[in-house]
Amino acid sequence: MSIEQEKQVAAEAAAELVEHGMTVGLGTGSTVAFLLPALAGRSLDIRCAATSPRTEHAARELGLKVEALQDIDRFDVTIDGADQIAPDGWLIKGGGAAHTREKIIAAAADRFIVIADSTKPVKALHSPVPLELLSYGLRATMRRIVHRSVVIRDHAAVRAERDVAQ
Ligand code: A5P
Repeated sequence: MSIEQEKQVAAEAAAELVEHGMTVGLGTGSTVAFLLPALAGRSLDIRCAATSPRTEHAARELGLKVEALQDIDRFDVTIDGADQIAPDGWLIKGGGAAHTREKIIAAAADRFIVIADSTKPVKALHSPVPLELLSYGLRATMRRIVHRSVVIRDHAAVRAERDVAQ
C-alpha cells in the first residue's frame, strides 16, 4: 500500500467514528485532505470548526457545515494529522503551520483522533520541531531559542522579527 493509500485508509476509518449531531474539529494537512471528502460523503448533520483557512475552505466546498471557533465551546471529536508519533502517544505537530488553532481545537475535544501513515510513528520524538512565532512577545521568544538551530520559513514572522528588532 502506498503512503497516500495509507493516509486515505486512516482518514476514512476516522470518518466512520463520527456520528450524527457531533461537533467535530477538523485538522490540517495532506492526511486530513482525505478525511474531508470521507466525512462529507457520510452526509451527517454535524457542526465543524477548522484549524486552518485551507481546511475551512475545502470543507465548505464539500458541503460540510463549518462554523467559527467562537461559536463552538467543545468538540465531541477532533481529527488531525501528526508529524511524529511517539510510542507513549506524544506527538509533534505543526508542520502544516496550523499551530495555535490546532492546539486550541485539540484541547477543546473530548476525543482526539490522530490519522497518519506509516512514516509517522517514531521510537522517540526528534527534531525538527515546528514552532510558531507570534509577533506578540517575539523578542522574548527569540531570546529563548536563539542558541538553537532555527529556520524561519514564514514571511510574516520574518517581518515581525524585523519590526521588533528596529
Ligand atoms: C498541521 O499544522 C500539522 O500538525 C499536520 O497535522 C501535520 O503536519 C501532519 O500533516 P500531514 O497529514 O500532511 O502529514
